[in-house]
Amino acid sequence: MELVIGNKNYSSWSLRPWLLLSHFDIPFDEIKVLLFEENTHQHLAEYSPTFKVPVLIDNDITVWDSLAICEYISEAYLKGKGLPESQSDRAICRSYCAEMHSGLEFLRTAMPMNCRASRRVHLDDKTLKDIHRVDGMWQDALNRHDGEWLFGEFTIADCMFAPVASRFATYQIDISDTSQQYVDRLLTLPSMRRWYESALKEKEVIGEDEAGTDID
Ligand SMILES: N[C@@H](CCC(=O)N[C@@H](CS)C(=O)NCC(=O)O)C(=O)O
Repeated sequence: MELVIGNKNYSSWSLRPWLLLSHFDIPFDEIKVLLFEENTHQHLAEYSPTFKVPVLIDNDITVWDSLAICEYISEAYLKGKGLPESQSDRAICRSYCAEMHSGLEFLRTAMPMNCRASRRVHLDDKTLKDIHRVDGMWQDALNRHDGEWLFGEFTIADCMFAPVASRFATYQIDISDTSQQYVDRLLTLPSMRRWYESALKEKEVIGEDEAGTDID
């Protein structure tokens, strides 16, 4: 099985399925396509019907789009354990994933994932509203479940929000203690540490994703 991803420093969508596969020790080969280079489109055309990453190639099955890939991995390799056991939790977990996937655009735009950076960005009202929303969602899920993760056990929802945890660390965002502890847990996961180790070795700079000013 091959997972095609972008630059680890920047590609938040790539991190999501990569984390699910890595956390559950599912064997896969990683193919990295550097984004925003002269030949990126040409390289992506070899793998991706959308010319975007991530893409999962499992023999004759090609799955694209981070959330669809996570759902496929859960079904094909985890006997459904990528989602919570109870039907009601599964429904809410899917809502969390979908909201992350299609919403929170002000947060995503103002605070691009940038693993190597330590920055301050201007947070306008809309971005603050998104931050507040995420903090509230996290507190709500964490308070409702025993265990370390949003829905108790580690699920696709934790993968979907991992890049937000990374952004909150990069831009030093103030959140509740409960959410901050969750961020710390996510970022110190062995698989997240491995992602960061590789991200920090990358030298490429994508100007579009370099937001804010450095914190000394
Ligand atoms: N909705 C897609 C978004 C994928 C996406 O935008 N990927 C970016 C990198 S993080 C990409 O491939 N950009 C390359 C390009 O647009 O040329 C998903 O969830 O996978």
